[in-house]
Amino acid sequence: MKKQTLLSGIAPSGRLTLGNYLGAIRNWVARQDQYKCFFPLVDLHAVTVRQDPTTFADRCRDFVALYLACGVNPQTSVVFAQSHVAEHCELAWILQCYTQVGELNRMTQYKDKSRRNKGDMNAGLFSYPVLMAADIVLYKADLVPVGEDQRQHLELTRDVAGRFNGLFGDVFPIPEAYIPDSGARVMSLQDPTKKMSKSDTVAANVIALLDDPTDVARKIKRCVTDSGNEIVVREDKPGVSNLLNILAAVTETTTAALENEYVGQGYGRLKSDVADAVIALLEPIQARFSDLRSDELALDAMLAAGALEAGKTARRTVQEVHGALGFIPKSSRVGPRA
Ligand code: AQP
Repeated sequence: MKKQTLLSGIAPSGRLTLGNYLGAIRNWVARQDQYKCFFPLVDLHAVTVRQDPTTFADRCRDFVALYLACGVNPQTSVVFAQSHVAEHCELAWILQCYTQVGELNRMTQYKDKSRRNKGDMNAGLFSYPVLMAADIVLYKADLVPVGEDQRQHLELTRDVAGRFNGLFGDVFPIPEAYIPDSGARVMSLQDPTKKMSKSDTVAANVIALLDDPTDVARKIKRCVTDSGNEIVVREDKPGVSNLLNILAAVTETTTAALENEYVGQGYGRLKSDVADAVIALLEPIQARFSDLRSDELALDAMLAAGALEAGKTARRTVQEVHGALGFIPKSSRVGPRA
């Protein structure tokens, strides 16, 4: 039976965090044998905010090496840079013509980012969800593993794909989001009412996948907890809830089981257990990262092979879309110019 297709990507801005791992990458890896997987590094999304061109390529390679260090297998999954497959932009343009401005105005991430980027309200920030929709439907993805924050963008993708199909026939499958039960929303360590974000410039808010163990232990020890001493997941206890969620996700248990285990214990023990579990998770990833990252030629060659393969699928889809829209088919015969 033909495998279904899975696609998910991360924009190379800031530093990959524990939230990106638990909300996204871990769920890619768990499904890569079951699905035909595409894992683009979505670098075109990253330029919606200013990137330093002298360090951007290095950061992109760091991200790709981390994908692999976390367990993505480039032998079976297609790993590539979005900017190497021009069809992403081509399809994004077409889909923009089937997306309403009002729909984009409702995106909460856009509202949030436009508050944070007052000095640079570029059109890319606004149309970003359409590029994301194009990334997904270009490969006819059936499943998209993402964290909770991307649910709204996935809904928009489904709406736009459904609208296109309604007008032109069943061109795109309607993708499903896969949002994990635990780890879907890892929160900031110093402000647990906000999600942990890879472009957060305050290092104490974030556990980066490449943080060394001493930093991880220190950040968790100093993270914000709540008044009282009960160790439970509750709305009025965002700090403790976040630690329990992290521990549940990292040790693959439930927060209910942890609540039982920690009855009568103090925050100190919880923090030290979370730190130990996160360090144990990150150490092997960091060791693999340093091996993979040291061979830049091999990383670039892998990306080139990925782009070649992704490009074939992407071209086929764009041709199908052109056909559906009634564009002149490009002749394979080149004749004299009239
Ligand atoms: N805190 C989180 N908890 C669980 N999942 C998360 N994801 C992101 N943050 C969390 C998931 O990771 C994938 C990549 O998402 P992203 O590129 O939007 O990452 P980000 O950390 O949210 O990035 P920022 O800080 O908003 O930076 P910019 O704007 O520069 O990219 C997604 O699947 C997401 O759900």
